[in-house]
Amino acid sequence: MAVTRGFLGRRAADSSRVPPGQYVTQDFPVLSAGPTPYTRLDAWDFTIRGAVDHPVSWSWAEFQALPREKFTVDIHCVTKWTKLDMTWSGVPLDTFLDAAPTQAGYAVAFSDGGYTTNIPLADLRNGRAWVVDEYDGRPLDPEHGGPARLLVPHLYFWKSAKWIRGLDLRPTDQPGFWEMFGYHNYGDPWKEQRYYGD
Ligand SMILES: Nc1nc2c(c(=O)[nH]1)N[C@H]1C(S)=C(S)[C@@H](COP(=O)(O)O)O[C@H]1N2
Ligand SMILES: [Mo]
Repeated sequence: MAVTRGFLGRRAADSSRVPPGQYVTQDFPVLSAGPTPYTRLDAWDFTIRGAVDHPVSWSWAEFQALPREKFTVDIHCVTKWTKLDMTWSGVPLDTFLDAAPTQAGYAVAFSDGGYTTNIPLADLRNGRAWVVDEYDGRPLDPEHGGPARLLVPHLYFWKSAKWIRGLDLRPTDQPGFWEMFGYHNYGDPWKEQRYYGD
């Protein structure tokens, strides 16, 4: 059964949508470096801090009230799976960043549980990144980062921090969790930037 699904997935895939070295899967694997944290929604907020005049925070209720987008994208994981046409709902990062003027060029996303990942601020702007709380029409599973995760589909999936709580803006780049352990600093799947030195 798994073989059949994999075969159909590969056959059905438009190869121009599959970056080098990747295979298409129908599954949605769970990849976490530690246990799944469970944060109560009344204790949750999303904060932009660091190189800003004043930190800005949104409670869960305030986050829910923001204008949102439903969108469908392909996701590429550095462990070589690609999953096509994944439908999410969330708030574009532009909405948060517009409320936190900065001269900084870099962000470190931080999460409940201590995970971090670094991303140039430009990659979080212009409708290319979101804080999502729904996948496939349902609230995001805790294992997949619920209540809310970052989603940056144009970079390898480790940049899409699960259980996100905010962004630390910085004038200089600083590696996050996997970047310190040898993953590529930027992670463009189309350039196969998997590991340090790629
Ligand atoms: N907070 C947190 N975010 C994380 C991770 C993690 O361990 N902790 N793993 C990353 C990695 S390596 C990948 S491939 C994806 C996996 O997301 P998934 O479990 O929903 O497939 O989440 C990324 N975001
Ligand atoms: Mo990963």
